[in-house]
Amino acid sequence: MMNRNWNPVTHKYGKMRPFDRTIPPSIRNTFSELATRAIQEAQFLTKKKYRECNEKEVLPSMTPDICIVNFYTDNGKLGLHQDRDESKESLRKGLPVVSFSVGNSAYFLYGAERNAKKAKSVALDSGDVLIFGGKSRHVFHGVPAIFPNSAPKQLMKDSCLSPGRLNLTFRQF
Ligand code: MD6
Ligand code: FE
Repeated sequence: MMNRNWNPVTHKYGKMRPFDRTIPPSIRNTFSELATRAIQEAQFLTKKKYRECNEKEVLPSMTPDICIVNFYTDNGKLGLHQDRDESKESLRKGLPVVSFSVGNSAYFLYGAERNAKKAKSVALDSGDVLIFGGKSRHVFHGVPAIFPNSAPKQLMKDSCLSPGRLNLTFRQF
């Protein structure tokens, strides 16, 4: 399996990172296991709540081979967008995006249209995992604001995380 780099300028996946021509490292097992476990838990909770449903149709399983890491400073934002740069097959199957938040909390907007006024919002705190897959795979989403100084104090003491928000999204190309 080839490792891929996501280019935020062209919105395309390529073999290497253009500015230094390095090939991205493989995802550590401990990390991909966190993502697959999160999906399993979500499938389990979905089945518990909607007994009649096929939980793997609502939220398909996936094997992550992409991890995009974003760091938001306290004035960082991300406009409403869809994640649709992965393979046609991955998008057609609705293979989920699994997003981990670490550090400062953020507002997360999501909705059926690229319209912030019509979007719903949820706060994402450090340690939260957000999954969108199945019929929601093409949801518009964005991060309009970060809450400064909201990270767990112990995290800031124990890690060398700069003030801000770290976001890791796992997906299958
Ligand atoms: C977030 N991240 O930071 C949401 N999308 O909670 C994204 O929506 C995202 O981090 C495409 C590529 C990278 C990302
Ligand atoms: Fe996104």
